Amino acid sequence: MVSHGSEFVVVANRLPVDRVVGEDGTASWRRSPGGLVSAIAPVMRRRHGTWIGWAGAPDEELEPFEDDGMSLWPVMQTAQDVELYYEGFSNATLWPLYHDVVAPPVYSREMWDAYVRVNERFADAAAEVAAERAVVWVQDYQLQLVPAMLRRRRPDLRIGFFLHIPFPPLELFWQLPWRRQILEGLLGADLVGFQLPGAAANFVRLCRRLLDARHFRQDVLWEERVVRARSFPISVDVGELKSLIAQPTVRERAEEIRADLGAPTILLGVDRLDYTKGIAQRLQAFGELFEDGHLKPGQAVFVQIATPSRERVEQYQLLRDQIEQQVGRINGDYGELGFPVVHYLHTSYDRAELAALYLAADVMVVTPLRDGMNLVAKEYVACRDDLRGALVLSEFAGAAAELKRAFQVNPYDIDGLKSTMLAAMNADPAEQARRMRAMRKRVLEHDVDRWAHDFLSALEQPQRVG
Ligand code: GDG
Repeated sequence: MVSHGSEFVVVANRLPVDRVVGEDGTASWRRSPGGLVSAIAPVMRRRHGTWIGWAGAPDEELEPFEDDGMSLWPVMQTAQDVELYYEGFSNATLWPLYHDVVAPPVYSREMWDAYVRVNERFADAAAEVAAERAVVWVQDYQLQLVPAMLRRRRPDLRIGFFLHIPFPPLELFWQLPWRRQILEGLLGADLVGFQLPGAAANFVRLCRRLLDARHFRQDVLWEERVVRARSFPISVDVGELKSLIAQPTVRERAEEIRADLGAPTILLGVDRLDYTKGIAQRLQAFGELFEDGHLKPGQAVFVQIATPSRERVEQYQLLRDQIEQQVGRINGDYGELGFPVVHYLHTSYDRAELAALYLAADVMVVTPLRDGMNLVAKEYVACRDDLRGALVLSEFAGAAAELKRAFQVNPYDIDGLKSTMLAAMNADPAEQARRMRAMRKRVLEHDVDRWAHDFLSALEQPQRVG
């Protein structure tokens, strides 16, 4: 039975489990893949915590339940909430606004109202579940109003918030008709965590300019409390990846992939199919390398895994058409019978297959136009214990701040992208090893457990008015 007195509560849009239906038609829950879940699961068990979130199907009322040693507290969402709060305000307004407006944000009052309504529902659930003076950790851009809503209901709680995506500069955030409400929502927390120091600085500057809040460095004084803004770069589950690449089946699969592709050089992209990821730019650059004669068919192939994402949001439908047309054109121009130059896969794979792909790839191409962190880049580095392979990494990914020895690139600069991809393809083994060693040191020492630990220790540190 799930208790109403949890000492530790995580609030996230989604629960950390997915429903799977077996061949006999019976439904069960499976833990969702991903670093966040594996980082938080041990803390949850140790502290008898509860995870509050949506189970993934609209209009479904579920009772709280236990799974895999975790207490789960489902929050209902109607089909209309999913459309207006999730696909709407979260993914058609906040997502593009926070990613440099790379697509035009939709500003709809109806969507905003749904965002407020659903945030209230999450705050109600957290207020009900949390024990006296419990620690509550709210996750991500879908729930930015929850910290203040929860504090009004439960001033005794210690509340942390972490934003997984970038936090925009004042000049962009200012567009948002509900800018003040969002800032005040976040200021309900004791600690507001960001991926990068620059994002924390953007937040503090906005508090000063928009709300006239006083601050000392990155401590904002708000309603006679101190709200700390800090950066905690998220990372990957190094233990999980290590055990995957230690499996002989994964090693064999990597060999098989190389043999099947049949080209000396394999480039790889792994992304949710999202317009922030710069997939079109990298394909454009790759195609032009054939057009210019730098590459000949048969010398190199590009494998692009594009995991289906947010398929009901219009911008994502447009993007899919655009990418698929582009892949068709490149293969039509440069592929040969039985040998496409781009292998495009619009599907999702299990973690073992992803690990095998990382091991098979000579060049990992990560070119987002803006990205909070980008875990794919860190996963590739964590998997390459052979010190081989090269990482091409956008300067606009949060990961670029740590992975300084990647082949860094501005993805808007197609010529720069071409020359960087060539340089990565041509790096000799000694250079690959030098770069990979430095990057691995960083990732192995700063994995996702450390991230969760650093955030929670900062949250639980006694407050001092600066
Ligand atoms: C947001 C922020 C931030 C991908 N395809 C498959 C699959 N994946 C996994 C990857 C990786 C994760 O999904 C993607 O994480 P990213 O960080 O690359 O990107 P977002 O989804 O945009 O994540 C981002 C992150 O939150 C964490 O704070 O880094 O900036 O945008 O782990 O491996 N996993 C499986 N099958 C696939 O086909 N199993």
